[in-house]
Amino acid sequence: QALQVAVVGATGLIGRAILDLLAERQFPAKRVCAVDGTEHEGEVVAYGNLELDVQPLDEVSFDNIDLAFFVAGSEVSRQLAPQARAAGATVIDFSSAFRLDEQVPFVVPRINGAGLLAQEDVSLVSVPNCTVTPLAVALNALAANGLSRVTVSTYQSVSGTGQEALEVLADQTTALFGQREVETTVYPKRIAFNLLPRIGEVQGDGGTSEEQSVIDEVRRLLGQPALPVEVTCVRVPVFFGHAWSVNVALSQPLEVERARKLLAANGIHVVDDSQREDGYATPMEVAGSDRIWVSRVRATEAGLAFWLTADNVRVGAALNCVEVAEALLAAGKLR
Ligand code: 11C
Repeated sequence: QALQVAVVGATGLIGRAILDLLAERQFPAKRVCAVDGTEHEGEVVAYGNLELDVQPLDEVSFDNIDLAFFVAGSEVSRQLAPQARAAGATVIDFSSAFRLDEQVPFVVPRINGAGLLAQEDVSLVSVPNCTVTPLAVALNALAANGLSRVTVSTYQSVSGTGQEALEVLADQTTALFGQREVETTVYPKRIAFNLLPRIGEVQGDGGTSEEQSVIDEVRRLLGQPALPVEVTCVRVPVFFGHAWSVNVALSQPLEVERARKLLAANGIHVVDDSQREDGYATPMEVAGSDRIWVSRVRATEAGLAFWLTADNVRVGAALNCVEVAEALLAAGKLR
């Protein structure tokens, strides 16, 4: 089955990573259509050895598209995903538009892929925020021991904001070394050699939209709507790779060695050698890798603490989108 595929938001970091993964994993596409806003007209994006011309959003027709990845933000998804779906495309949406819509499957194949395939209508599938997917995979690995509370601090790289934030971090860093004046754009304060403890919009309770997204999406993915989840999200001056410091309270005790085995059995790469000074994983090493990495697993009074890191663009976002498509394809569910 050779499919016609569209990537909406193709010039962004996640769009480009989806195109890379489709080519690397030889997804059976007979045509791939790169779509983005009119401001990207005239640009090209790589798809394997090919260069694709970017087609403007306002001219795109989904009539011949079998599968559309939406990675252009929630506004574009709200506007165009229903149109794509009505035209017969299966939509995989990486935006906040449908993540809390109970009518729309919300999927990380490694956690609830079987549930997706049991659904009748899979024409629109929503996938989590990149701050959620690796965290939820790790929590799910431990869930049989009864998660009763999750407390997390995140260390989120600037690629989570997008291409322009990569440039801001690079420019500010070189300006500081060159003793030039530092411009603060994209973020309200300097990100180079700094930490910004607010990601997203602040809400009524003082938490941010990013923190709420972690709470809501972890609960939905794990099927624990009342799970206490406490989160502080922090932007750090790292280009690629998010990290999480995670504390879980468990209702049944779990030995550290057994926890490491459960994490590894769920596809997580455990690098945890306390005898070595460098026996842990860092964002720098996991950038470009398609795995989730865990280190520093240790027992606490209530359960376990561990360090988690993953490439936010690939594992956190693009790979999950492509794995949903592969699961639908393998089950004969792509229309
Ligand atoms: C970040 N996780 O690192 C965010 C970006 O709702 O998908 C993704 C926001 C989202 O800034």
